[in-house]
Amino acid sequence: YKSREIERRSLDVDGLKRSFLEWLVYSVGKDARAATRRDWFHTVALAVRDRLVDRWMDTTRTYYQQDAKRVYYLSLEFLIGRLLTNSLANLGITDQCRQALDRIGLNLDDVVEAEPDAALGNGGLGRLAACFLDSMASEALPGYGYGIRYEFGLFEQRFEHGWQVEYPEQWLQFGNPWEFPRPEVLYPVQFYGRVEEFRDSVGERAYRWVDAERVLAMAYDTPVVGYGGDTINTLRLWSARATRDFNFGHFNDGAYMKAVEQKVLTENLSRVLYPNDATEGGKELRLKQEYFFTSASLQDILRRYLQHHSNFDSLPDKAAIQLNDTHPAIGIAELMRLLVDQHGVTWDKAWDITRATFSYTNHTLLPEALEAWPVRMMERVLPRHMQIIYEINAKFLNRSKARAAGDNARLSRLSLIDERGDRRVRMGNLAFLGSHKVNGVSALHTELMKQTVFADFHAEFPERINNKTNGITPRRWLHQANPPLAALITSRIGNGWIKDLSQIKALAEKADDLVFREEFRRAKRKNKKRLAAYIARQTGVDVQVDSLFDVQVKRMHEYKRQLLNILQAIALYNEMRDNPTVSWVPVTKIFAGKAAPSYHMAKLIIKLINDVAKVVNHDPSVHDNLKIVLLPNYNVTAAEIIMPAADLSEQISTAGMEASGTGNMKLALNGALTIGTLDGANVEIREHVGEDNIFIFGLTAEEVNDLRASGGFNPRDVIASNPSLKRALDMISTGVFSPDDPHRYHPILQALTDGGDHFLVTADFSDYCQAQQAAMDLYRDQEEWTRKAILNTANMGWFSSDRTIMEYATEIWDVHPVKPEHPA
Ligand code: 26M
Repeated sequence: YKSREIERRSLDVDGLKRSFLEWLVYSVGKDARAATRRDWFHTVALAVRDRLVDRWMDTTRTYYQQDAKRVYYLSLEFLIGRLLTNSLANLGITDQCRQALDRIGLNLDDVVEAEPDAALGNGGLGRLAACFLDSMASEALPGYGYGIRYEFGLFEQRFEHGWQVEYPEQWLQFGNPWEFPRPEVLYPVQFYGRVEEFRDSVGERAYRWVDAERVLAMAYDTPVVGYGGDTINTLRLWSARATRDFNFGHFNDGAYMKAVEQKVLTENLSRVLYPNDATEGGKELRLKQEYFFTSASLQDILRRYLQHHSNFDSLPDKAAIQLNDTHPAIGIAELMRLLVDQHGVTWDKAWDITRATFSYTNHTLLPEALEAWPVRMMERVLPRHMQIIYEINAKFLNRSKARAAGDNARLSRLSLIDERGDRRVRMGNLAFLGSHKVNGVSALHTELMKQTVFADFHAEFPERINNKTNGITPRRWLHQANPPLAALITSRIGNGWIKDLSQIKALAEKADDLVFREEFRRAKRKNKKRLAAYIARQTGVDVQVDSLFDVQVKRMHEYKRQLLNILQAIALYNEMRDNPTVSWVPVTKIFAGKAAPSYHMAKLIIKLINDVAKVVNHDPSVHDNLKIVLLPNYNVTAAEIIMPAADLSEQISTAGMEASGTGNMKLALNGALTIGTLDGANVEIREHVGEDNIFIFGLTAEEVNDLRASGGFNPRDVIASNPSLKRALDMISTGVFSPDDPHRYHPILQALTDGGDHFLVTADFSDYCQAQQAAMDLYRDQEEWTRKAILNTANMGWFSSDRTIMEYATEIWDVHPVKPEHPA
């Protein structure tokens, strides 16, 4: 027994090896000869998990004993990816684990490949939440993530005849070794029913929610290992369970099958992640998901608080709740309900507590993405919350009326209810009103928030809006994803950068060092070879490792303008064919990204890229100087291969539309040069890397705004005056890329012409092509290109999510690092 205990903690090679063999036999239940790669993954993960548990409990106990102020990050999405490499690296036992596996005749890299990619998110918003978890743990902040344990993550994308087809993503199929089910941590969550008014003990009007349906939320905990392994925080994800009493009623009626059916329906609540990125669906199940996880999280937060306190006065001193977009914004009404209805706090006091506890991050200005739930639906699903929202609104509008002085248009814009058409609850307005701080995710985005969606609220509460420019974790996005470059950096400046990315600045002086440049190029080339092999495996296309790797990886969306990129590719293809004797810079255009299943235009753009790729890649007249690939099923694991291998980073959204971007940061940190518009965090990337080391083109956000306002833009004129654009569009419209269906791309051509080209693809085309030409010209001078690439890496330190999270901690949450205490 004693030796078993030591075995579960040992961090040396022998101890790890013994642990692996023991886990394989006694927990996975396999013989070493019969074990599959997946068995070994589970074995290693379980043995590594053992090494977390003591420190995890130490961390949790220390927070409890010190009654530390905690921050709760409520997010409908956590795009985590794989955890094995991450856990090993943060624990600092990667080498020991590799050697232990060597001795069993196994390769760590193969074992790592058997882990499914946890894709509990759509894109930027979900990945940001995952980077924040890593940073909170690494900065020793008492931070908890709360979300949903979806049984199916974001769909798996395949291409069939060039079209996107979606398949269910079954990440839990073979079990999840990282999670700890907590069947005893169970909270009831209610839906439907009605509200009854009654008189409380002192004769005041009070309300209770009755005849509601009940669902249980069951917790699953995943440890979040900080860098160095000292702090281990918790990600708590909720899973829906049917209540038992509910089923027994039916059982006694003999309606057994009905009861089981009901149970399945109830548990559908946490079945699947909605695959929308920036379009509001208005679906009832989505609203129920939002309330389900928010209510369970708040009940859990209050339970924890009440372990040390007997009233709610100091809740804001002990808990900060961050709303990741408006998805958990119903939490404002829910906390009011819990305080007023369940705990007898007066309305005004409850409101002060609520506002002091919540803060809200906005991630998009796109009007179609701003959540607005139909009042009729909200009244049915959450009747008491609807009342509370009306009450909050009435009190607020009453107060504002005095200042609005008869400006009814202004009052109706401030209202929590959109009264135009079917009445809707504006979740952004609720989140703003119920929070003490509201932040944007880049400097430009935050300014635009003040000028557009929240202009009226900003006038009313000028101190509330603040900026927190996004960041990325250097652990996953440089240390783990890019071993050759990480090793090179460490060889010159030590490994302090992993924990404090600002130290990477010291590389800047190496940009003029010929030997360092040579080594930097060698690291990049290694990564490009790895990506080339991945491309060949995934698509069958062979690409030249020494070509310019031009990368656009992100969700497929018209505002992100993959269309602009593919049009430039067609123009380049034409130039190459027209001038076969010119010595062209070989270019490989790499795309990856998923389209929302119902977003037809985005899916058509995917088909276009695949169609163009097929023609270009098989045309001998371009002599392999241009290859185009669209990699299927972009996810965190694919990103870890792609980011380190890029030469050029495409960040070409219509200015004013990309809130921040975070792929832009991953690529620049890994030594790619950016070609981009002055949008989102690109503006700040330019400030940090220097304008000589980035290719900026296109209209600014202000120019876009003016152009749209004046209505003075005719895409047909622009097309007519640009022969290479006209030719590219003509090729698409005459079926050069779709001989089987020449009219296939009519909707795209329509949008670019009669449709008014809302995303200004034609308007920016010529400037974009010039910037592309500048990039290709520079790439001929490998020394100069490498110098700029090094300066990008060296100047990206500020974009660490550690910096971002410490700004949240000090300026919004008022939470402080707490060092875990380890008992002797
Ligand atoms: C809405 C309705 C139904 C289902 C899903 C949604 C939905 C899901 C995700 C709506 C929006 C979603 O995310 C928006 C988002 O990802 N925004 C991105 O946030 C990043 C992190 O701040 C920024 O870097 C990106 O610029 C921004 O687009």
